[in-house]
Amino acid sequence: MKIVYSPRHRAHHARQEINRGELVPAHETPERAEAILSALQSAGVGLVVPPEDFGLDPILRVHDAGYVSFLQEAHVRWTASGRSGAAIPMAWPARDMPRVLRSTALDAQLGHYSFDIGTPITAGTWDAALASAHCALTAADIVRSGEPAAFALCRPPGHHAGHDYSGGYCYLNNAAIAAQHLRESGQERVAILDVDYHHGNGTQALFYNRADVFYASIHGDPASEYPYYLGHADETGRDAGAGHNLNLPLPVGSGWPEWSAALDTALDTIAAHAPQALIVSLGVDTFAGDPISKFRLETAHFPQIGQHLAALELPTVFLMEGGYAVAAIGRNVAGVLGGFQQPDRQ
Ligand code: SP5
Ligand code: ZN
Repeated sequence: MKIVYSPRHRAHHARQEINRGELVPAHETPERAEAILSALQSAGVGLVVPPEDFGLDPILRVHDAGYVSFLQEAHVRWTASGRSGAAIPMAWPARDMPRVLRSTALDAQLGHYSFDIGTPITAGTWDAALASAHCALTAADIVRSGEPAAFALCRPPGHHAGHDYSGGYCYLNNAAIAAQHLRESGQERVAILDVDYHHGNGTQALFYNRADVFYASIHGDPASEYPYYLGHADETGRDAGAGHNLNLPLPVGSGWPEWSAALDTALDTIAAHAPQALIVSLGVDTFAGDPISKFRLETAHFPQIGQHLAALELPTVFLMEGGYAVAAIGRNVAGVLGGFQQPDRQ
């Protein structure tokens, strides 16, 4: 399958993030994408192609225009106010404060347009995030044109980003942008399966009241795991979207038996919704060696994920989300895509 990749991801490079109250080396690094690219090329997964330029229109079908403008300007404003390094928020409105943005102060806007402290905006964040979304759109078009599957090597990732907020290393929601693009180019029903360790709160929120995009996610139980505030099993959709959201939270420490049982449940439910296309939010932070996650999948399990997905026999757009064990990330992603392409030979 084709691999859509842009070197523009490298422009987004935060050196540090705040985690557990300390400034630590960032987990979401350019090396992640380079490791994936080189593993996919070594494994002969397919041709590497650049993204097409879709401009801003398909992004503004998902994200708030004020948020998009803010992302474009935030780091310039940060630097212009005499600050160094990456722009990081430090204040957010509490429940009894208005959520309407009334301040033009940079720190007010940084809090308004984010939900965590761990998603720094650097000089190149906007360029990289836009290229990442264009990779997703290009992969969607490749599949729409008749190829059975494509892989968008998105970086930065997207599934935590909502209509008007960043978070969880995510700025633009690549999976949602691709899903909306498929909807507007004639696919009546689209399913998104999110296999990243973390719940894709942004993707869920964007489609929560819609019946045309089904969202299913297998993830660490938000009772103890990031993003904490969304991803519980009783969130099943609202209004027209009732019954069109499936959360399968699993306890910390879950391994292949529990995880693959949840995958079968997700795939059965997706099949019952009879979508015309599948988008896979592919995080490999389910790996036992992941530094920030707590599932126990081994490298040998990733081809089996690909095999299970292939059994759906749907046009499939794979998009990269998380995965922070850089030494293993390439072989784990190559495993999923290889298993999908050669389901009987793995
Ligand atoms: C796309 C994606 O995978 N985003 C994940 C964002 C997670 N950010 C917060 C992680 C908090 C983890 N704390 C455990 C640290 C162990 N050293
Ligand atoms: Zn993740």
